[in-house]
Amino acid sequence: MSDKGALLEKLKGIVIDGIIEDSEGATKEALGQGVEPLEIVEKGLVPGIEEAGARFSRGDYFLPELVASAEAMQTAMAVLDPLLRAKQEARKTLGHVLLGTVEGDIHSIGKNIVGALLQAAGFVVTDLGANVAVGTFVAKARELRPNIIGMSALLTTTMVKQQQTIEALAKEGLRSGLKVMVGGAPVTGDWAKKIGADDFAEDAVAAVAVAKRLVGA
Ligand code: B1M
Repeated sequence: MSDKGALLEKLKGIVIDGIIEDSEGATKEALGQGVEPLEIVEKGLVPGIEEAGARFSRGDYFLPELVASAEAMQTAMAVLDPLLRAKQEARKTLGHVLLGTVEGDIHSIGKNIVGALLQAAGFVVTDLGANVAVGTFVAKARELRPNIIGMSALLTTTMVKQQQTIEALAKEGLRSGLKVMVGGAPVTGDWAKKIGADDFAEDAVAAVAVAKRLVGA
């Protein structure tokens, strides 16, 4: 295996095993060896957290182990996030995205990656965080008048909050001229269509392409 491959495998293992104390050092080591930040995310950290999730589904991992894996991933992301954001591709602002994970859902890792890449692509991103109430999305949409609202949902039980937010935006007369993009592991194109979202993206790279299309950039 190449040095790069070995470093990515090491990072994957650190996330799977939840070795929080090794995560920052291994991430910096990979960067020092010239591995691109997005490659570290996509080929090291994401496969690691997906394997931890699969073990959790099978009952091989309990919640504390999943939490340790998530923390190892977040420790690495704290190093990578500014680098992902710093890669400004566009000189002028492409638009304003209001982003958040829906109510009842505390998953934030994927949403944060989406936000970082949108910012790098030239969008101004207001990140409302996780567990964002329907009313908060609506109030912030009224206050900030973004071009796009982006909602992430990782739980099958919280996907419905995307629908409720879209309905609430329409009820408050805020839907016209505002694009809605949805995403998160259980979210599909069919779901997006069903709830009246303008589009959906499968991953963070696709989210940038979708957001650009939505604002006609
Ligand atoms: Co949770 N969790 N979790 N979890 N967790 C899942 C989602 C689960 C599938 C695990 C499993 O059972 N295999 C399962 C959901 C099952 C279901 O709904 N059917 C689950 C569960 C059950 C739970 C709890 C209920 C566990 C419990 O308490 N018993 C609990 C929920 C608490 C709550 O939210 N109320 C819980 C808690 C946690 C942790 C806190 C331990 C941690 C989250 C830490 C954090 O985010 N701050 C966690 C994690 C890490 C996961 C898994 C393992 C990984 C999620 C992740 O970060 N993936 C996950 C299993 C899995 O997905 N394989 C799981 C990496 C990330 C880069 O990918 O988030 O998919 P993802 O984002 C991608 C795309 O989806 C897309 O782009 C991103 C980047 O490419 N995308 C968008 C995301 N948002 C987008 C928005 C867009 C466009 C694209 O436009 C706006």
